[in-house]
Amino acid sequence: MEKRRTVDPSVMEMLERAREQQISTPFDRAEVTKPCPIGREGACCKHCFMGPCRLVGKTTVGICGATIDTITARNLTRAIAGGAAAHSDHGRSIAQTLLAVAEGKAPGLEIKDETKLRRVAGYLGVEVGERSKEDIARDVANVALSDFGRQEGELVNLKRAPPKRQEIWRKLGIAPRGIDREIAEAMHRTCMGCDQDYEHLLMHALTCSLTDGWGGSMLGTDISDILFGTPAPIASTSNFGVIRPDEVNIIIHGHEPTLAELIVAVVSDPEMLDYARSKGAKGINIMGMCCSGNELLLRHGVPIAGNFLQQELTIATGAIEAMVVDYQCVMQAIQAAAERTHTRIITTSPKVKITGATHIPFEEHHGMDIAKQIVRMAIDNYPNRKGVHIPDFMDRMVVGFSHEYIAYMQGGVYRQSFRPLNDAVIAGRIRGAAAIVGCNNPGTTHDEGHINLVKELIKNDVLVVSTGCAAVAYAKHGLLTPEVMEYAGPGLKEVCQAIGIPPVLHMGSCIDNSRILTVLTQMATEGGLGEDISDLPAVGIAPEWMSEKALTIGAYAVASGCYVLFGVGSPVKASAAVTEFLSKGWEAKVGGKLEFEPDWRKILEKSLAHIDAKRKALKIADYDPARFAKSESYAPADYLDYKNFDEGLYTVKAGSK
Ligand code: NFS
Ligand code: SF4
Repeated sequence: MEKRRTVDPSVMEMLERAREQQISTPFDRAEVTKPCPIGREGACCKHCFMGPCRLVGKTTVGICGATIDTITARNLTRAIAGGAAAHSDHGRSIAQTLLAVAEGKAPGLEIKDETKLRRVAGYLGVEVGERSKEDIARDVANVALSDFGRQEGELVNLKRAPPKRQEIWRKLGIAPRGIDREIAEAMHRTCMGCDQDYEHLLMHALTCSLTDGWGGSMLGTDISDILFGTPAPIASTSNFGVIRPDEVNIIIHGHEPTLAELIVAVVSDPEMLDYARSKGAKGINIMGMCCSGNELLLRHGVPIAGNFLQQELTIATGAIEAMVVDYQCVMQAIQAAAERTHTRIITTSPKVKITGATHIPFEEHHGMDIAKQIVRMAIDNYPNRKGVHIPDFMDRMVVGFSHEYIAYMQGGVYRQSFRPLNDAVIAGRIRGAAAIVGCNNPGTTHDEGHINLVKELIKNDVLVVSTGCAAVAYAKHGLLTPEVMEYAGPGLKEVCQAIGIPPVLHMGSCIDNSRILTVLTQMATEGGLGEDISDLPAVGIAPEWMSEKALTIGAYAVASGCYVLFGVGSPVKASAAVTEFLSKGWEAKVGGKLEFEPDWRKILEKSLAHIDAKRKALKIADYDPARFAKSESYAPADYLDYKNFDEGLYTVKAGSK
């Protein structure tokens, strides 16, 4: 049977519409461009011009003599360096913005969360005292920036990990010195004729990944919270139904929140609204896509139009005046799609241009003017619409579960802790926790693995946290609502009701996986669940991954002690030794392991088995699904149609609420 393209009915509808308009989508392109089977499994090396060398059939070494183990390990290490570079450069840019704000050079931006500023100052060893927030912020920014160029020592945030974890890193010599240094070293080691021992390479891959999780991403998350506010629960909506037929629609796509925040501020300006009305529109509607979208969603409740595979389809609605993109996960094909409609693609990062698109590079000193220019350009484009088709699908959600908020929910301002959650795990009410994160990939049915895993895990009393495009998948399928508690196992349901959280928590963008590291650390150090992240009954899953950044996240989760499962397929399949090392080898050294498993059902089995094994090792109660079966039931709200909960198709129509 032919693989289904998606389980999202609104995406099915838009695929039809895109075909009529001859707009190409990744779903179509994936049918034409089949991935090269040699490269896909890691068996192709193009690190020098004697090659590329493809190690298939009788060819067992490259022209330089590199073995299949070296080549696959080298390819993976480079991918991890690529992802670490992307996330860390994002973190650097946010730190530079904080510096500009502290120095009064970024009009329109300010320090929104002073409490967080003071807390982060504490982590970074910056004196707080009676100093002004600008003075503290300047020092915080400078210490953060020094993490990038440091040559010796350690990243500042490593000391936030459980003490036992820090010891492991130091003993193995994988504690990163400076962010840029380790990424550059990964590029050097994988250059022709350098590091040619796969285990040695893969240990550096862990060092490099740690520069992301406990380095660039953690700094990026913390400083974004300082500048734009720490997320707390907020309601919003998702999917194509959030596009408004009679308003100027602007999609914010990419990863960096800075300019996006300014655009959100600009659109409520009465002058802008009048201008929009003068062009015949009823208002201005901002929506997000991918992780810039997640940042705006968590802090402002800005609706999210879709996840990674929906970018061209959004344009195909014919109702998007401007798609504003910064960097990462932006398909070049959005420009071709835009040329078939009236949509304008506007690139805003000085680092990123797309041929044919309008380039308006962001610059802090004139941020407000740039935001206004972009919004005006979108308004001017409103009268140019041709035909509009917006699928009538929209779901509701509650998002914004920062680690601060999760702690706060467990004891208020003065007594916050992770005690209630830890106790629930110890008693077996909650079986364990899963972080389901990452991308979409047309190589597997869009959203299918994501939503099936969530449904099965919560049924099995596993609490789920999520970020990135995975979280958007849950949003679109109605899984980020408190009503979903009805489908959680009885123990999990009881705990969620008591604490007041839903069983699936949207924690933010992909850099916000650093929030998950903080939660895991707090659970590991709270008491009763061992003393390290590797002791916890928890798993990390990326069922539909595609990006190098996902590999980096997976690797830093492993280095932090987690069992990580990736779907789709394995980029190191060509080497049995490397496959084994990522699993058993890494586990023996750091307590975490990485495995690739295309079938979501097997991912589920392995996750539950791992959680149960960790419970056993901790000598806490065996999980018994029947023990808490008497918790009171929770009636789902009538606007959500859960009839098809088991089929994975329960998106509701926008108008039917
Ligand atoms: Ni993450 Fe977020 Fe999405 Fe994947 Fe891309 S947007 S940074 S990499 S595709 S989850
Ligand atoms: Fe081939 Fe070795 Fe060059 Fe790679 S580095 S392309 S294996 S000769």
